[in-house]
Amino acid sequence: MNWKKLGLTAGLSLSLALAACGSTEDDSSGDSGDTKASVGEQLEYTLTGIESGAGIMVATDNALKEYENLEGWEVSSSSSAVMTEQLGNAIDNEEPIIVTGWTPHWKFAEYDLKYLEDPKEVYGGTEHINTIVRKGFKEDMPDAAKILDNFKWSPEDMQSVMLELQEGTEPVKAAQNWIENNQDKVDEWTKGVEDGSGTVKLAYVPWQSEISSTHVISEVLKQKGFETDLTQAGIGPMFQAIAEGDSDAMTSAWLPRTHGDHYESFEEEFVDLGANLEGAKIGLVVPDYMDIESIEDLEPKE
Ligand code: PBE
Repeated sequence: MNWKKLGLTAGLSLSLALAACGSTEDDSSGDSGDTKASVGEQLEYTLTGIESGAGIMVATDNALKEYENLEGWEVSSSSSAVMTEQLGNAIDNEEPIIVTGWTPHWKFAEYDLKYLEDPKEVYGGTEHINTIVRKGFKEDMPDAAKILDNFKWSPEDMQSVMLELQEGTEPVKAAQNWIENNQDKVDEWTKGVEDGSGTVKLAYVPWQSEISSTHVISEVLKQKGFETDLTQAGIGPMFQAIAEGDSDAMTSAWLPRTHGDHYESFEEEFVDLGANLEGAKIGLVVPDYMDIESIEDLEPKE
């Protein structure tokens, strides 16, 4: 029941009566203020997710459990590509949308977006992305291991490669372009490394962030005379492939939260070379024009 509307249609006397008993809303909010559907209603209580195996989807399931105000909300699962398409469409129409989002990602270069505050820290804080290798890899291929160990870049670096991928450049070409523009960084990674031989088996999940890092490191290894063999896998199987020695290395362990469960289930069965990127993040992301700041601003489904 909309009391304000009723008040207006029923005439002044009723309005005054309502005002007298304190039921009318303050006039400053304007007429549309309290007739507008809530964000939850407009979104049909649905967060826009990505691939169901992703760490951010696991975190989002936890968020749905931990935030009482998300009672009745769901997360849709599709793919990262569909998520960014829906985000783009919503922004074109200035409509609300809440996506599972992460940094580095080109969407922050393309649109004005913000993370919703996460007072319960379900999505963790700042993350780093680590390089892990199979046991014995350092001994078998010390020079390749040294390059992988030295590999360190910034969120801006990764985002720039991701943006090129999004614009349609092939991964190998995008990696080569980045290397060409950042030869000083690459020289640091390969300093003191003799020209190598042999094949380095790299595993990666086909997320743009991992496509970027894996192709950059692959092209750098190739520049130094190594061959590379790239295999795509889901995040769980990828950890397993390293643990079992089927793959040599991966550059895409988002920690401590996003892939923490996988990391722990195979800990001791791989060698962690440490962070190749600091300042990553995951969370719920909305267009800047949305009038909410925190996950706690969302209302439960009636
Ligand atoms: N991501 C991108 C992945 C890791 C890389 C944040 C979508 C995930 O959630 O598992």
